[in-house]
Amino acid sequence: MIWNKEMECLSREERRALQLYRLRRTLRRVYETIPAYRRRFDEAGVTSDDLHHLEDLQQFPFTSKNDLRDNYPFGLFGSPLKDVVRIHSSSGTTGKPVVVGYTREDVDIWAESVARAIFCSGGGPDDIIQVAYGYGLFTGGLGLHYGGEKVGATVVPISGGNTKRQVMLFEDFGVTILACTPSYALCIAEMMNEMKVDHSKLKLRAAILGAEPWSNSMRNEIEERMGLKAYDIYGLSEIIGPGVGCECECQDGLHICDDHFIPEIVDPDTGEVLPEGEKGELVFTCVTKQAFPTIRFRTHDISRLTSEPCRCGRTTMRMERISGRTDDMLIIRGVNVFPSQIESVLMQIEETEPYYLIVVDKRGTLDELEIRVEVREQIFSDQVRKLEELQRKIRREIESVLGISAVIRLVEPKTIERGIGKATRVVDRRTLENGPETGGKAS
Ligand code: DLL
Repeated sequence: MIWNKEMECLSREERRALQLYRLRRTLRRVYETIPAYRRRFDEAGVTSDDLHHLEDLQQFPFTSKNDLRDNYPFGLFGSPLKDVVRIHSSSGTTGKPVVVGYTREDVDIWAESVARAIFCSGGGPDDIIQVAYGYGLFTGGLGLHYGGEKVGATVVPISGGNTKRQVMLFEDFGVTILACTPSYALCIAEMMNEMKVDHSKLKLRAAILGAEPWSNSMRNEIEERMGLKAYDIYGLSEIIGPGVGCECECQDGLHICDDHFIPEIVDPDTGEVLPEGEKGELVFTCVTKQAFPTIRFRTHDISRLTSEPCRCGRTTMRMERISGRTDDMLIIRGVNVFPSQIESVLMQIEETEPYYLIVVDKRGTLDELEIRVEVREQIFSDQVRKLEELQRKIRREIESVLGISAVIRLVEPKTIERGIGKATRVVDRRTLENGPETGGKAS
């Protein structure tokens, strides 16, 4: 089922015409109402009159997280505060938080985007959706909440935490869809196991998971442990929150609500727009929002785009699942290492649990990479020789994928901290004196 067939199945020509019309209108509006954008456009010597084709968007300047911080808190708002009905904020890792605003219409656009996502995952009015994303300034909780209500589902606004109660409500309410971060889904799965709750006795059949990077192997793990289908949902506060894109039943890329958010892929180093299909940094432009109409926002998220129509019938642009961030790349002894590469290796190893922490430190002048990973209960109580063998196996696999060696520390099950929101996977001790230690954000 498709929530908004008219918009999600437009022909390529119709879609481009609609995008162009909305884009031109937005560029004119931000120029007239937001001084910071006017200044930037003037500096670049562009106005909305220069936009004849969608591709002309490339002439317009980017917006970065720093621009948002420089204009903290309301400097990039396109509507007076009396028209703003909601504010959200994401804390980030350093400096001032990012603040975003929504008019009543913006909240509707957001609910519409999440409604599409819920339908994408096979959900609808008959579903009971347990929203275990954090409620509050983080966009996850309220984002899924409004989308759930929009499709007429029964929403259970439990928020993150109280994991025992999460499981109890699955049983008592007959919850059919879970919405939370992938790492928290694993944590709930672990609790189900502890409470001896058999997933085949539950009505849970789908999970809408996002807000943090996760791999396909992590998906398999969650699907198996919870007996459901796990769908990837993507979004960011600066654009709207969750619902910018979501997987459909084909699980073959995420459908972008591109009648609202126009995606581009750029070379992270040069900022040049890359041809369709190439991997690079995602950039989004909001073309319908009033209060926070971000233009060419650099997400730092790495993906690629395809406009090939999907088997599900939707014709929107699709993005490949996020494979990392341009700023989460670690440079260890001169070698580029993405945490997702490490996750993929660990998830292939049967004897480990899907909980790990990457610690980078300096030993003398040399960078040291340590990977702490939990080992399954049965294995941990096994002979030392077997553990050593396992350690060697992981070290070999990591070395063959990354091209550098790592210290592997096998730790007991349940010793790596579980979070209820976005997981912290990396501690880079080399940068500790310059700020917080992780890429994790509060949720
Ligand atoms: O995380 C919005 C959200 C809430 C998305 C619930 C999905 C579900 P922020 O806190 O602003 O907003 O963080 C945005 O999180 O730039 C990505 O780096 C990361 N992210 C979000 N969704 C995914 C995903 C919300 N599906 C930042 N896969 C983004 C990988 C994701 N990374």
